[in-house]
Amino acid sequence: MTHCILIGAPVDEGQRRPGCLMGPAAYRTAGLAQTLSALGHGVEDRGDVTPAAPGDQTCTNPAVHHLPETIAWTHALREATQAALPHGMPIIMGGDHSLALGTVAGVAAHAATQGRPQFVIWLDAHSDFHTVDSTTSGNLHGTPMAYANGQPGFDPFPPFPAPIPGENICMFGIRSVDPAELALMQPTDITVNDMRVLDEQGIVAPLRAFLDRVRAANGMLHVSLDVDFLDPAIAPAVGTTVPGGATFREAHLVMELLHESALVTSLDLVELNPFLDERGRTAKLMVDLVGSLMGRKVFDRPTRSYG
Ligand code: NNH
Ligand code: MN
Ligand code: MN
Ligand code: MN
Repeated sequence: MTHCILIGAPVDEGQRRPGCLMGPAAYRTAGLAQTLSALGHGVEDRGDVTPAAPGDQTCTNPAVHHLPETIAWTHALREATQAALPHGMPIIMGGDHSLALGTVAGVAAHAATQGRPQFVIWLDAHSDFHTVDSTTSGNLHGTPMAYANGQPGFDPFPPFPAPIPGENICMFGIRSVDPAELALMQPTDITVNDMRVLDEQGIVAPLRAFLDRVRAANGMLHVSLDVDFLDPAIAPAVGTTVPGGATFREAHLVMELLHESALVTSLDLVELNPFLDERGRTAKLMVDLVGSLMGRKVFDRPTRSYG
């Protein structure tokens, strides 16, 4: 059984639709802790992280907003995530996706102390591969993957502790990439399983292929789940809906396969905006997906043996 460490990250500054700051409260209300306990896991809720007062950092891109606030969150969440890892599995309850600037830095720093490679699975409609320089929306929730990959263009931020090579990054559900992100991402070794790949091959084969690589490398595996990975018809509570997302069963299947792999060491739940929800259905779906990731199943069946 796993010791789950819940960390609230009420980050709202990485985009422009107020409401993600209510995310941690919505996950608690939807019974995340109870769901985990019922599956036999230990649960510790460390409450919500409070960032230090923002500094006076600036950048040359006039579109960017809330830069000092985001840098303050990055420091605080890197610290909270890294501090949790020796004790269990951090589950970060967001908050918009800019929180991953900090959480992925925290997991990468921890993995480096263990001498183990860090891997990331990015479940999202978007690639979030802008830099502070390249973003045209100025919304820093569109940048964490480029930061984690060690791309230049993050001067005002602390240097990323142990940049994650592209071959250790795998994205699923992608269906909205800005031209500047595409140009930055194209030369990398990142595996981009866009919706076209999922339509043609299904989610099982590409996911298993990546998980086999994580296992072979004795890697640590961070999963970052953006609500907009899901189709808006089943998950309306997000500011940036994109049609054509993962279905209910595709999403659960990803989680079930991740559970079966026993490789996941940390998890972000991001972009839930409870102000846009319909009677809590998106919050409840996200909690149910965590349930599948942590072992809920209808039948016990022999798990597929890996290598
Ligand atoms: N690429 C767009 C931008 O940078 C959208 C990013 N929005 C997200 N990312 N929700 O997951 O503004
Ligand atoms: Mn503000
Ligand atoms: Mn995202
Ligand atoms: Mn997204």
